[in-house]
Amino acid sequence: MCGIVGGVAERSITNILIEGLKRLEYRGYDSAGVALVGQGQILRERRVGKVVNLESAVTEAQILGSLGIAHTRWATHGKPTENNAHPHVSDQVAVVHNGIIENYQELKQDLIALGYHFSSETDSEVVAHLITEALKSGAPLLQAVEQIVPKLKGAFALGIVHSDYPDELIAVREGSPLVIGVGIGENFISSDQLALLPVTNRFMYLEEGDIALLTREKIEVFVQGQLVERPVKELDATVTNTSKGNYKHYMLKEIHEQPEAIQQTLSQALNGNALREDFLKDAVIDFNQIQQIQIIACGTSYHAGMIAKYWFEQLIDLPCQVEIASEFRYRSPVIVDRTLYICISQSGETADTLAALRDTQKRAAAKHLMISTLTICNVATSSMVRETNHHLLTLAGPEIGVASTKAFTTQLTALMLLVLKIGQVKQTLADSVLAEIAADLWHLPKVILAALQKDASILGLSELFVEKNHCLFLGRGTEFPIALEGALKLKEISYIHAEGYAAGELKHGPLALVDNDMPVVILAPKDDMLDKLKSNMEEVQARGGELFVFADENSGIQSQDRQHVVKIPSVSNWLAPIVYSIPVQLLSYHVAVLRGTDVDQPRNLAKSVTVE
Ligand code: HGA
Repeated sequence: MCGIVGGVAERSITNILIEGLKRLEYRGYDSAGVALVGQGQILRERRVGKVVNLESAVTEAQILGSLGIAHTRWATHGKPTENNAHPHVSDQVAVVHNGIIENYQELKQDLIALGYHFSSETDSEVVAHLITEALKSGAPLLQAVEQIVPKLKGAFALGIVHSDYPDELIAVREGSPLVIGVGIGENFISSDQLALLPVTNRFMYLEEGDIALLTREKIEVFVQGQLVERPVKELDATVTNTSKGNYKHYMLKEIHEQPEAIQQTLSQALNGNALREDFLKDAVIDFNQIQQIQIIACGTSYHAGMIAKYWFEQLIDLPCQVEIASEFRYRSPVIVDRTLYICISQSGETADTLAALRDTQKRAAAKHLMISTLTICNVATSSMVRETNHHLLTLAGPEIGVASTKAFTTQLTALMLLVLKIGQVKQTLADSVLAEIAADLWHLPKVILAALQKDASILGLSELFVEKNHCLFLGRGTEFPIALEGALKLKEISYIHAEGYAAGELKHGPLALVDNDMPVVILAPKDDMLDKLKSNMEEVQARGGELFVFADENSGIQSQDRQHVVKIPSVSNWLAPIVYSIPVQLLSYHVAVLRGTDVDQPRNLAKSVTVE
């Protein structure tokens, strides 16, 4: 989604802003722009397409300045054109915006009536004109911003500069992420701390409703005009490693990082085959009280939640519902007393999940209901971590590829650890079962390494997909969400239309699609459902479908005409979905590479979905 970078310094920050935008590229965008304050005026360049286009334009125009804002735009209102690219300028004011101003039409009409001319189709441009209008009363810049912010409805993060204020950068956070990078004699803003790592590792996390004034020497944060304190946190090296190493794509690097990422996630919770005493210690009272689980998530995280539902219900007898956040937040679901609400999100900033969480908390408080909230997420400093009662981190390290891989498998690992913890607290899980699953979890990185070694065979299969237009993924039980996840991965990065189905649903509709040209991917661990799954495979073959089977090495399923089998190392039933994620990730990756798509930044998609 849109990325903001800004800074105020003594040196020229042009290169810092451009480098910051490059580091935000992974989030997905369609155009980019920069505005610097220099020689008493706003110097602006904007370009459609990649940041390198903007970089060339900036180099050619030789624009330099020690105060400025920059932006990568992922269009929500108005096409990806140069005129719609940010920053938007009104007289001496320049603004970058992440989010949506929902009441922009009304505001625009009022501004047009006052004589303002609009040069873009965006919702964002109203902000620049509103500030110009507010300044007419003689108010200083900060006060003008404070006056106009209450007029804006929706979610937004803003970076604002004015050519008469060469040492002031203003930042506003209301529903979209924004952090301050604290330097020495210079300060910065960004929608993602990763953008600022070349200049600082000290960050101040703004909260909703904060308006910050940054100069070279100081940072002041205000809430409704009152000065407030926001602590400065230092990031450690594990959070700041964002290099691609020797890998061709971030996605491939992240696929191969899974054994280590899972090991890290386990280490915070397990001591030998027992749970560590300090693991989620503060949550014990809440866990004792809860009678059901409600998981809220989007996309891949939603699939992780779907798998956890099987685990919560079958392993520890705890009812569990899972829902897509964009539906949950708008359908006024009944908030049930003694429920643990679990938000799953790689970034911890996913707009729909965050909004669903906030709405749930508000409605529970209004009815005096006893609920508890917990985030499973990969970013310790995220909004969701700050706003839930408890959190469980996936220690996967930064995930840059838009298609989630290591974040997904560490989410599953974290969810299983949570199941064990709640089962232990509520005494619904036998110690022996806990110890057995803990042992299997420790063994998991090795099994994943073995699954990764199937890469060459999977590459061979992927060559058969290159010309295909459609694909089905089938699985049963906890492999059903992996079928959904496999289809999602293939769609996201190879642009092949794919659908995931519970194999039992085949004859209720999708079987009609099966013909000679339809590849069907089957996920076949050796579990109680294997025989039923084999029948589903027969049904596909009888209609001429071509099978691509990821099967347990002891499943007895062999390659034959129009049936290609890759043997997957045996794993305990509970953990099979984590291991079967690997072949579907590799398959999508190789198909995408062969089709020549932009694997790490697929078209139209964004990494951290911070607008709804
Ligand atoms: N609504 C603005 C900004 C979009 C955005 O934040 N995307 O992530 C626009 O369309 O320009």
